[in-house]
Amino acid sequence: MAFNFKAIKKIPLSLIDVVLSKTQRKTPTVIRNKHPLPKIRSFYTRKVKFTGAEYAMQLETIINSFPHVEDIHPFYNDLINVLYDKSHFKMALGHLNSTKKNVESITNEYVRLIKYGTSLYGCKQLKRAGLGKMTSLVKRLKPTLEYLEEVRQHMSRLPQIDPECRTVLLCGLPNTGKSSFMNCVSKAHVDVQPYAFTTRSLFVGHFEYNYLSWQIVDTPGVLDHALEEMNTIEMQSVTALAHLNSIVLFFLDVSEQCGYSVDQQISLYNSIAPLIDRRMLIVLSKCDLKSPSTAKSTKIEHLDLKDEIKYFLDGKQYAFLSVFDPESVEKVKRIACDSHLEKSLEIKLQKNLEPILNRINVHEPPSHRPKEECMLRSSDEKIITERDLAKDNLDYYFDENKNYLVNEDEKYDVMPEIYNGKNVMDFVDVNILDKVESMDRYLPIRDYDVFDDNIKKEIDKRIRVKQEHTRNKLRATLPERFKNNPRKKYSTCKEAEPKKRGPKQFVEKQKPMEYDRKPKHLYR
Ligand SMILES: Nc1nc2c(ncn2[C@@H]2O[C@H](COP(=O)(O)OP(=O)(O)OP(=O)(O)O)[C@@H](O)[C@H]2O)c(=O)[nH]1
Ligand SMILES: [Mg+2]
Repeated sequence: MAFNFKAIKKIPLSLIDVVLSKTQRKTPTVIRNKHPLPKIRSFYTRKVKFTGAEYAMQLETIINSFPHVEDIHPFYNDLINVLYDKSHFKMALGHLNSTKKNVESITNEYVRLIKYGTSLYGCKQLKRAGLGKMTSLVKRLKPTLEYLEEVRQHMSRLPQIDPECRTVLLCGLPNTGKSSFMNCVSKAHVDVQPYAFTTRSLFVGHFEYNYLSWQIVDTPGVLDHALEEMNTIEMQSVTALAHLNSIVLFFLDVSEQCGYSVDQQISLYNSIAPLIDRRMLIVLSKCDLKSPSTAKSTKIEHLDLKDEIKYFLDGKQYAFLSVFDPESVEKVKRIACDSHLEKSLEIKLQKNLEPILNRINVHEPPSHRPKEECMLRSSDEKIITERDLAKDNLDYYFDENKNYLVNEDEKYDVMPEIYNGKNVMDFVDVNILDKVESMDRYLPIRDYDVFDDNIKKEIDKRIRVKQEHTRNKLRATLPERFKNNPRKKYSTCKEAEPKKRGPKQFVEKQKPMEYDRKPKHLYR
């Protein structure tokens, strides 16, 4: 939905009076010389802080109430640019923002200074200086605030055009009967006068067709000249033409009563039509004036048109109109709305199909494989492989490497025999374990033990004695206190007996010694 321009709050032009009187009302007013210094300081600090915060809040409210030009619909963005000059508008808001920041920094600075105030007089002077600085900054905002207030008032009168709604847009040279048609079709009441540029801004009206709500936008007349030469009034029409998703009704006054010849009107059409990528309907207006007799008989379709108009209309969508003939008004409305609905349906279908078509992928079998091969074979049909061919025919060379599932350049690499100290073939042969087992069966059982058990025991005993001897030698080098602390002899120590677990014996805990907790000075 479009930005609600009517909701912008009124700008307080007497901002200084508002803030200073509020400070007076909302902060304490009495302080005496006899009061302690911290109290005096906090009294003035509070005043400075309050004023600064109030100025900042007021400025922030004004800034936020206006639309962010970059965030709103491009139609309103351009309209603001045409009507109020976007850069000027942005600069005004920027001025408010910079003043707000300056006010905040002044507040901080003077709050810091008041902390070091040595007397009531000193603190008061600091407060006066702080408030004075802030106020003179805000005083400089007066022209900016006045400009913004003007903009606000103008914005609140802007028509509530919804850029997303179904729209019928009227355009053409001035005085061609646009506003008259709009008054007939909708409930809007736009000024109609027999002179050019009666309509000076955009107007919007609403009507219902085919159980749908439509908006109709009347634009000021446009003259056929370069874009740079167009004034603000004409530029509004151009903005609407550029951004509103609508069916465009180009009004061509066939009676030439508007003050412009048919040639001039055709020339205007030719200059704007290439810029508009939407459907256009040419409305041949004021047909009753061209041939009054036909208007009464409601057969304005049989109007005799000039050859140049006939040539111009060739291949284009057009309709006849006389505001005094309700049938022709209804017909123009019907053709315009139907055409717009048709166009939007086309776009919708395109939009809906595009994301789906992107995802659909029709897969075809690779072309190098003949189709017959892909078909199912009967079970008894034997497949002759390359290996079979090699078996039968000794001249046939069966290249196994070509079927390896490795990179193309690695297929013919020579395989190493030993890798990481292991025979690669040990890992290649699947039945290697079975083969090893079958070998073991035929090998004689080899025993490498040459000593019998008695000799082995004797050797173990001697080793243990030698170890004990070495340990004792080492112990002799230790300091005296470690010598009496004999280590457990692992070889000779008894096996640790498992702890006997009986019922737990109740051991009375000794009470901690009570001592006097009184502080020592009480004894003095
Ligand atoms: N006879 C006749 N007069 C018409 C018709 N349509 C509009 N007029 C007259 O043409 C004059 C201009 O009409 P407007 O509707 O103000 O034309 P406009 O295009 O809105 O003009 P601008 O707002 O100046 O751009 C008025 O005097 C209307 O009465 C029509 O169909 N027949
Ligand atoms: Mg008008």
